[in-house]
Amino acid sequence: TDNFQAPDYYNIDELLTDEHKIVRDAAREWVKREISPIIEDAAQKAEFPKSIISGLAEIGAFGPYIPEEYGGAGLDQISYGLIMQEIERGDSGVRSTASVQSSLVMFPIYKYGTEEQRKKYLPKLASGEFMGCFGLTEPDHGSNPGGMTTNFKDKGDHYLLNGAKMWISNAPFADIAVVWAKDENGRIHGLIVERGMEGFSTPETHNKWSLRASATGELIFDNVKVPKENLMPNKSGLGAPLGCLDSARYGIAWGAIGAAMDCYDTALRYAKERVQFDKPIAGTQLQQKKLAEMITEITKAQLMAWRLGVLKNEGKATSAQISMAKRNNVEMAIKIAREARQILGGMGITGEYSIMRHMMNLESVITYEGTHDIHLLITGMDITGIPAFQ
Ligand code: TGC
Ligand code: FAD
Repeated sequence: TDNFQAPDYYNIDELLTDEHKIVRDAAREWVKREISPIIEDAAQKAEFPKSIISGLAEIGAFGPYIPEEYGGAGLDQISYGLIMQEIERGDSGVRSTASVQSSLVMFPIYKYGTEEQRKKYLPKLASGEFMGCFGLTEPDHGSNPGGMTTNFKDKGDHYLLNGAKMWISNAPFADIAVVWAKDENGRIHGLIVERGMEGFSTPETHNKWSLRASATGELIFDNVKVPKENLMPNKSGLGAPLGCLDSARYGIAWGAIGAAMDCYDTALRYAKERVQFDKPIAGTQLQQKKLAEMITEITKAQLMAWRLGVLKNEGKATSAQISMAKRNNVEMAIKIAREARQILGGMGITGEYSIMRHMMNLESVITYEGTHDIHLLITGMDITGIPAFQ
């Protein structure tokens, strides 16, 4: 991946501002320098490479669109997307860490938190001094988070939190967790739970074949006393966590393009060099069909992400539009990864190339932040007006 060139078949660069390009190129250089050389080893060992945290902060990956007064990078939504694209070119698990920190931890604190909470947490999250995680999914409530059973009771001077969350990115090392739980009336609220609070533990989930360079775990709350000032007061109900998901899903729509670009770029170069039957396999119609379809799909995904970014900058992107882009672009990437793997033949299954790692990672990406099916049902509901979830 050293000579990586980003495919830009439709001159999409012309749609970007100088700032977008500067931000993207800085992220790209950092990924080449700091992620590509170490990521295969981290994934093989199933370890999150903590040494990259300060670099992620430096390229603006923690809170790209959070205002600078709170430590964020103060960038627009397209810059945010481009940063996610470049990071995911390196690895979806690293992008996960950035997505969670930015859109699922900093975003709710910024949007739903008090001024004290913003000042206390956001600058440290932006610099990577604090790492955060987001607890919505439960063992019995994945696609249907509204059914959650994690709950808290008002005990006068504090809340008492009980329950469990599952599949939580960053949980094993997070300093704080944004946790969604029901009050005594069954209304969902967001609470900031800090590591070290008695009764709070974060066991790691092992044996994943996907997102191996990202740490995943549970959040267990056994009579955890949460100070009242840790409740985020400015929004409640399921729409509060779903609002965070809108922002993360948007970033994933861009991120998946990065993974696809890396697979395409690797496969194209391999196909031009690999000779069988006395000619490069790139000169065969079957492999050209694969490669031509890949660049077509990447180009469509780029245009979709860019347009969605413009809408998001204008505050006009709907949740359903975001679902469509997340679903389309992740499926596009996973299909490209599978095809690219075949172009490399046996070499495609080794860690010498990034493709199989991307392919396995994307199995998580197509499941988390709303499964492929759920996003289709969101589109279905949007166009018909009839929810088909139940
Ligand atoms: P429904 O009745 O449709 O909605 C409940 C309330 O929420 C509002 N709402 C939204 N608000 C903001 N943004 C959105 N995207 C919203 N979608 C809905 C809605 O207006 C309503 O508000 P109100 O005021 O009327 O109460 O809710 P439902 O229970 O029928 O569920 C709808 C459904 C299935 C679409 C939703 O539950 C869903 O999206 N499920 C998928 C769950 C999911 O995505 N989980 C992700 C967990 S986090 C994660 O995976 C992180 S991985 C991170 C990484 O490593 O990168
Ligand atoms: P289920 O909801 O049980 O779904 C199983 C299958 O049934 C899926 O194919 C689904 O599409 C289908 N299905 C469900 N409902 C319907 C329906 N109504 N109609 C038709 N089909 C349906 N969550 C967090 O809160 N925070 C995190 O940081 C986080 N990180 C994650 C990291 C990883 C690596 C993974 C794998 C998951 C992570 N998740 C996280 C959880 C993720 O969001 C859930 O896995 C996802 O929402 C799906 O829930 P589930 O796994 O319980 O599957």
